[in-house]
Amino acid sequence: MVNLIIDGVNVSVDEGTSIMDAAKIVGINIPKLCFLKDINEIAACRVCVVEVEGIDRLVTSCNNSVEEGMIIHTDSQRVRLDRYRTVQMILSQHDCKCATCVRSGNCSLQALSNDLNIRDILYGEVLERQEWDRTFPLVRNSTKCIKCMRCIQVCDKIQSLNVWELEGTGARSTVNVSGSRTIKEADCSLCGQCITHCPVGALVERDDTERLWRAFADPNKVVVVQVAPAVRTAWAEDSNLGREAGTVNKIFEGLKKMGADYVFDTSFSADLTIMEEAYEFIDRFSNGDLKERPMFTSCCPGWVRFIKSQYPHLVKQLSTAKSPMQMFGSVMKSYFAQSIGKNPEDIVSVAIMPCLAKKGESNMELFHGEYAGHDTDLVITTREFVRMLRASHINIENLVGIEPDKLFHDYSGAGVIFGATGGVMEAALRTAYHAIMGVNCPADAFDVVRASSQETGIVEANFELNGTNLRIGVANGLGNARKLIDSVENGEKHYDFVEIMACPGGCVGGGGQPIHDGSELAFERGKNLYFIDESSTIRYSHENPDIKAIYENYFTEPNSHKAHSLLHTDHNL
Ligand code: HC0
Ligand code: SF4
Repeated sequence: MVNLIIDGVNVSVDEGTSIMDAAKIVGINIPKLCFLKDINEIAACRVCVVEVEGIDRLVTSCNNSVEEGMIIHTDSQRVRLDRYRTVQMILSQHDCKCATCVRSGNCSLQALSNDLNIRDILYGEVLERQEWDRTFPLVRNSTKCIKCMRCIQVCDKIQSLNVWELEGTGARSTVNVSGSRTIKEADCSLCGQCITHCPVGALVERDDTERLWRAFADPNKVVVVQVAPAVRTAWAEDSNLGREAGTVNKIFEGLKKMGADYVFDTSFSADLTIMEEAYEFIDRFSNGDLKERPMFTSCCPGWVRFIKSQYPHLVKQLSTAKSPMQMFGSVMKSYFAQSIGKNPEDIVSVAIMPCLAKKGESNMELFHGEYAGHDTDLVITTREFVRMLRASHINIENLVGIEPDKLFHDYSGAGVIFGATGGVMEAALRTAYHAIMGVNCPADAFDVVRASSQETGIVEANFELNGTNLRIGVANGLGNARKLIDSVENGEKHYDFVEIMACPGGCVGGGGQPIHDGSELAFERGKNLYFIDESSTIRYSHENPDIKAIYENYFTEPNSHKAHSLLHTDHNL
């Protein structure tokens, strides 16, 4: 143990503890801007300085360890003045138009500047303007970048993609897309983790809310909105409702108040994906060439972008099933349009998603057959949805919740857990078991594929199914995906079926979810989805009455010709 004194308080901590962590133990929160535990501990911002008796210069507390006998002051006049000037300097290089910034009220720089009572900026404003293609789903506002390096580190250490780098030196140093590429040329997976880890408004999603307002206002359009599983776990986090009272039914009600004609739950089409994917897997597993294993899930577009750029030779091993979002769009413009007597062109298919990559996925021309266009016309992130609610002055505390519309009303707990890492695998195994054994497994028979914390990046399991050993792999976060694939490529590991979600924790930790600087909420949100599953009366995708009906009335059976033309895709397109 190391003994020291912080602001007059004696404290004993383990050797190697940072000064910042030691201060936290005695209830002192040293201010910081760039720090991210285990990811960015480089003291780029110098806001976390403290005074250590006997040392002339101020010491950054995030990356310096305690030493025996240290006497530390975290709030001396010298420290306060230094921090004050540092933040003023940062502000002079930051576009401080807070009134028009999406991070206003949720910006660490704004909060810090207020806490330090900074009333003016003594240094002349120097803003760095970089060109950016604003049609891309990820938008970088260079004039707001404070060069904290978090985006660089998250992309590098967690997602293993190195999209960002620091260019230039000294005062001229700035963050930009690495290798002098444009963002379109970079191998960006669009996971959006750089956005959720940005302390300010330098990285944001492309705002598509105006397009949705226009669709709502157009009397000639039928606006059909689906809501992804993970959105319900987070949309109300910043309100008085909180996570538990913020049900999906209240989201439906809010959408109808804003102008949606029909509202549905993506969990329905997650059930549809399971039907197609589980049967495809059984087919590949029983007939497939061993070299073609594992089969990979394909519902996460961040992961699909990743495999296409990093491991193109493995693209053929992706399931051909479209993602639930795209399947829903597809049935909205075919079966649903027919049933309400409309042409597919009259339908605007909208998805509320926790995800940025879904904006990219919706742009893809994947629609087959007689119904031209995109499966999904418009993707709105959870954050954009919350902004729309605020713009429409809906008091969400008055919402009571409404049911989704008929035809695709029902969904199973298996569909809901898609939003958490391991959920797609667990749902698929429940249905594959039934298809092979003719009876249901206990609903929680495959719960070992769930990850309980950030530390669980890869889960492996073996199951005996009808005398055959089934080898399963599940990874969340693209760095973990890379590790898993490399272990398969070098012959260390063998799997039959692998689920990969690009974001840590799965979609609950998606790049379009509300931002809480410094806290990782994905696994808390995931628990919420498992709770909904446990409380559901239907827990198997194949038991969803509306799924049974759509096969009876339209697709006949999983992987039928019609199902193939509407619900599957060619990832090489
Ligand atoms: Fe997901 Fe999905 S689970 S990718 O994270 O499969 O975004 O929530 O909507 O499509 O269902 C996101 C979440 C979805 C899809 C579903 C899958
Ligand atoms: Fe999007 Fe979910 Fe994939 Fe993240 S894990 S990129 S939120 S689909």
